[in-house]
Amino acid sequence: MSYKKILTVQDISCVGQCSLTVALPIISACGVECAVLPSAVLSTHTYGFNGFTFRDLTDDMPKIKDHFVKEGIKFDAIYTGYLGSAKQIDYVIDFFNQTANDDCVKIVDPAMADNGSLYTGFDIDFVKAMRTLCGKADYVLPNLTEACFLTDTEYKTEYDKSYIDGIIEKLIALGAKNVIFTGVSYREGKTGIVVFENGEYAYYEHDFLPGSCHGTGDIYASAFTGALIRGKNAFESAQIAADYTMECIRATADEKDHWYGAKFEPVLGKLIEMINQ
Ligand code: PXL
Repeated sequence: MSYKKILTVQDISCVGQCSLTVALPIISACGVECAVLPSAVLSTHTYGFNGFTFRDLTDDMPKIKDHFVKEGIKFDAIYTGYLGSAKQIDYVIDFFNQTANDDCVKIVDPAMADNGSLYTGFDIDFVKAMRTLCGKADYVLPNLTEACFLTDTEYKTEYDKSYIDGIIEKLIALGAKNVIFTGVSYREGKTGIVVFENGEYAYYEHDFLPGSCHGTGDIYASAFTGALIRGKNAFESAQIAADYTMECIRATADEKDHWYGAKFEPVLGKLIEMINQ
């Protein structure tokens, strides 16, 4: 196996089981070297906590990039998650342009919204910048809310295949090469992932687990990235990430005090088994 190195760019939420505290252990467990570029440090994530601190690291990003360039450090994949501002998106594009190996895979999780609304702190200017970043990605991994914001589409909770296919077409028109569309549900009790790769659609349907947990988008995107960079194809990676995320939700369900994230740690072994199969 050739040894691959990923750069992931997202915040550190000190507490909350999301972003870097999820991406680093999951990608490492997949057997891939994971370099990190923290975009901000928050005391907690922003969903359900009040009064969190926010240390913006935007100004460090170009300096870190310049050092990487000087050292000749390049990556086989760059995976972005939660980013703090439109300015950070410009800097991420500089990393895409200057620190990518020739066949570097660019994976963008436009982590900015869920359940019909933007997360605290984001506005339409951020959404516009995220459209540009998605246009440079090999894989974008939006949920339905994010996909609607990115494509200026009305958010619906009930829809059919033509609604989803129309959104995918608009994401491709932004420039995204492939789309991994999470949380797409065509029947009650089920949900799934639409994988649109090289112009072909595939769908992985699985049970909808009630009792949703926060942070599962980051778990999903990190496991997808790890599997893809370990050589699984996009559909296999989407499937592994979905099965792993469900294991995490099952491990957390019924835990009223654990509302802020999913217990992904005890089931990392199952992810490793799936990756090695
Ligand atoms: O899980 C996405 C995420 C990442 N980072 C921060 C967040 C969120 C979602 O709320 O607030 C800081």
